Amino acid sequence: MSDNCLFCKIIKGDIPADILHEDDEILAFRDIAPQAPVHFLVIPKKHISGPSDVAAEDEQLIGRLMRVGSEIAKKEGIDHFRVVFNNGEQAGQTVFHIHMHILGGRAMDWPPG
Ligand code: DGP
Repeated sequence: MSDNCLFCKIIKGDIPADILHEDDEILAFRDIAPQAPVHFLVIPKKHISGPSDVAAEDEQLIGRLMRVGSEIAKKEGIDHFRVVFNNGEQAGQTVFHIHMHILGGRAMDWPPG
């Protein structure tokens, strides 16, 4: 846990969120500023700042994000969805606790902006 991290505060329950899934390792909740009809974030409870900071010991955990996120997407009724990890400010990362965006429920353009 990191004291100044917004998502660590959500994990601790200090900041409310619309939680879709919680287990020992992972939390998923709806994005506060949805960019699609379905837009949620899947995060590890372990504080990892971003994709560049994933260590070898985290490989299984990061793989689980994908499995859990896909299961939630199915429950949310989206079988076509986009998965996004932003890494660094210029890539659009604003919260420095690694998070997987899952967006769906509308057609997506490519390339992304
Ligand atoms: P990124 O730009 O990739 O770092 O995405 C951060 C996302 O986090 C952004 O889509 C908005 C979302 N977000 C920021 N603050 C909060 C919050 O307090 N609650 C929730 N649920 N989402 C938040």
